[in-house]
Amino acid sequence: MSRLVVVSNRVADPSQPQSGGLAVAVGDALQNGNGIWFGWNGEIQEGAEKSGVTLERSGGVTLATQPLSQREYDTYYLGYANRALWPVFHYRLDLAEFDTAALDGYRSVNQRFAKSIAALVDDDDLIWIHDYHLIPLAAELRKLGVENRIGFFLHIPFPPPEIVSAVPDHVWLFDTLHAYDVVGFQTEQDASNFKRYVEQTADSAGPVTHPFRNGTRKMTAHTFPIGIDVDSFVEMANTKKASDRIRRLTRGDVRNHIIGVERLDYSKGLPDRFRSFRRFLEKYPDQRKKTVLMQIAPPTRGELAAYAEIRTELEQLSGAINGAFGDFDWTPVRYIHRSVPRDTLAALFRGSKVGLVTPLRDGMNLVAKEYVAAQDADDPGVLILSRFAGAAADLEEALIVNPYDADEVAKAMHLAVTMEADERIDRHKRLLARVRGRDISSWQTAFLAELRGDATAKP
Ligand code: GDG
Repeated sequence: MSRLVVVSNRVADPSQPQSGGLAVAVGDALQNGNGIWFGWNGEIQEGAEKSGVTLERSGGVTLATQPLSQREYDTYYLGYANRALWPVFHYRLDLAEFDTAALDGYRSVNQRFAKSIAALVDDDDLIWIHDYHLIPLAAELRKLGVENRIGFFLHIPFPPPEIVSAVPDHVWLFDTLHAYDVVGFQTEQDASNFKRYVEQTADSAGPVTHPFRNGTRKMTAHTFPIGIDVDSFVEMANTKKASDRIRRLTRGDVRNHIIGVERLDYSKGLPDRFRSFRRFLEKYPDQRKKTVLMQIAPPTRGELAAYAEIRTELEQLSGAINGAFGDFDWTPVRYIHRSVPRDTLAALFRGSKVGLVTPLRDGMNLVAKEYVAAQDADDPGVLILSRFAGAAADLEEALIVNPYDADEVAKAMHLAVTMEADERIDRHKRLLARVRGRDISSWQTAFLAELRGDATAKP
């Protein structure tokens, strides 16, 4: 029987809570199959370049992992994936750093992973590779003679060609995508940016047609908007433990709990969000003592300067807001720079009148969907969503905002905390139908159907 071999930079233990979108989504997707999940085990070891693959079973999945050496971590992971590709793909050329040693490290880790995977797969296995760390992996596998069907899913945005072409060696990098059978994007905008990139860089004189052809190979590019495991979130938000937590959260004079949850990443727009909240407190003084913004922002990629800077900026902003507006019985911003358990998140979402999801750029954004799933349908909260999140293409009944515009976001916060129950219920009902309509299993089913070449199952 053919197996599913999922490959991502980092393999996460599916039995443990995760705070990254990919880990959450892939962990959920692998639960119902005889799958293998290959990738880095999160450890840095001397001599890792020569290490073998460790296999272990966890939560119904076989984990196949390898460590990275310090040099690989510095070049492949920090240097190329996160100092060059992540900022560029999030439209932040100002933060991108390019360095040929980093690119060399990126290539060599992809080559090493390819050798390990080639030794692991059977002929009829489907291989599904995830995200920007591993773009050239299929090309390396093909060089080793692997002829399996191989798919790639990009979890982050694909920006317009004018931006991605700032990456040195971009032609090499994106040419390697032609080694895949299927390339998946989160939104139509991403897929169309990619098609435009292919057209602009093609050396053929005639028009570029889809499926894309490269020699004898054929590659299709489609959108597969990612979703969540809705029922498990609904369940987590409805336990007795969740109700107790909500009761503790909502006792006292504060009526309007606004919640934000994301890894502390500059793409998530946290400083702009804090400034918008400050604007809200300035413009609507009657809401002051009734409202609290709780921001949960677990640390991520702390070794990179851009991440250390944003941490300092947020600490200053939250301190300044609390200093200027707070009182002995009211702290306007509760900022938690730690990861919290997933079931606590579900309870906090349910207990909060407003879900504030205002990234400056985001592939999809699962938090927006989790917030909707966690609500009480009879008395739901309101989702405020950035128009620059992939999720905004679908979640039309949210209050869609421009996260750079503090006045607009402040106004949306006011509208959200004063919205009548009928309107909240109506918006939530439609949003929940959308979140259910594109959940984790339809994402996985649609992608794998396309990868198998079963043409009937596009979403
Ligand atoms: C990438 C793309 C795309 C967050 N803090 C905690 C915690 N989380 C969980 C959330 C959610 C996940 O992590 C974050 O997912 P997002 O989608 O919001 O964002 P990224 O991590 O940037 O994910 C993104 C995604 O991949 C999937 O394709 O949507 O656009 O950037 O599930 O709830 N979980 C726990 N504690 C925390 O403190 N337990």
